[in-house]
Amino acid sequence: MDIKKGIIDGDRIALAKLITMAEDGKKEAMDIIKELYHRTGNAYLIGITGPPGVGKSTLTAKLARAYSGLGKKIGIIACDPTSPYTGGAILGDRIRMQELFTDPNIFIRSMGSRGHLGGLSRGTRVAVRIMDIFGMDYIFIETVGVGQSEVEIADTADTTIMVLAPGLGDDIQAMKAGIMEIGDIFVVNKADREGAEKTAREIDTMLDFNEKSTWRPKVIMTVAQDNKGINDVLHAIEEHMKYIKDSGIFASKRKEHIKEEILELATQNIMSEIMTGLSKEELLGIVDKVAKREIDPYSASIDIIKPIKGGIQK
Ligand SMILES: Nc1nc2c(ncn2[C@@H]2O[C@H](COP(=O)(O)OP(=O)(O)OP(=O)(O)O)[C@@H](O)[C@H]2O)c(=O)[nH]1
Ligand SMILES: [Mg+2]
Repeated sequence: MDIKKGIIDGDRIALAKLITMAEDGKKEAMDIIKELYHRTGNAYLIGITGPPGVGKSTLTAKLARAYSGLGKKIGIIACDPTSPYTGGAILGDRIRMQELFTDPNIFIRSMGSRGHLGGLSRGTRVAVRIMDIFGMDYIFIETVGVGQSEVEIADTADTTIMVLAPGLGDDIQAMKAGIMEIGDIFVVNKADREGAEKTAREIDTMLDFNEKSTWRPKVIMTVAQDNKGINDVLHAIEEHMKYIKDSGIFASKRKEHIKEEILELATQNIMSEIMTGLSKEELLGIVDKVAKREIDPYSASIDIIKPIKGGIQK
């Protein structure tokens, strides 16, 4: 199968294959991404985060359907091993997600958190890029907000939606400092339950104290499972997109990411150059010398990069 042609032609099987190949670090996948890199930059990234079980997947599903109804192409990346997309959840959830699998505008990918503690895996980033190449208008990234992942999602996404539910009062207090910085939009889902308005008010009050940005996050109540409030969230996304684009934040953030990526890749290249120019025995020899205090680690580190100092050939 010609994967590159498949991607250009909009073949979803090619899309799935390329993501898998890239996740496995296949050179062929990287070559295709390089060749098609010029097609990236159009997808808008929406991070969906929040505590376990608040309805992130349900909300994502409804938002995706709403955008699909507008003729948009949607990618969903669930960085969540127990996600209903993967069948990890109870049967009812799986049935509920079925409508997504049959929608030709929506493509879903579940990522395990393979070898990655919190945060976004490398696989997630590459999946975003490939979906962007494929021509997705919006890419949703769902992560369970525990610790580092929500910070990373906020850094990666263009718009971050923090989903909460009533009855999390104490949690909200505890997370306060952290979450208030993270959400561009706050959703209080499960508004069919008691206490939703109180939760929404509490969040709203907290937001009054955050004067760091000229963007005042919206607080929206939804009943995702009944499709209630979904359009309000969609409008808030569009409004935030307009805000970051008009203010120049969008462009500068994208450039910052490019800079970080180049430096990260350069670091990887240097490391792999060092490791190819250095046998295991040589490295162990240097380690021994340092262990015996014959040389210091600072000098040793200079010694091992000497062979590549003349420049990396690539
Ligand atoms: N009462 C009520 N239940 C809801 C609502 N939205 C989702 N749920 C239910 O809440 C449960 C969790 O929903 P998910 O969408 O899987 O929540 P999640 O935040 O993605 O969960 P994790 O990914 O496991 O953290 C499911 O049983 C949903 O049916 C809602 O608006 N009201
Ligand atoms: Mg989920």
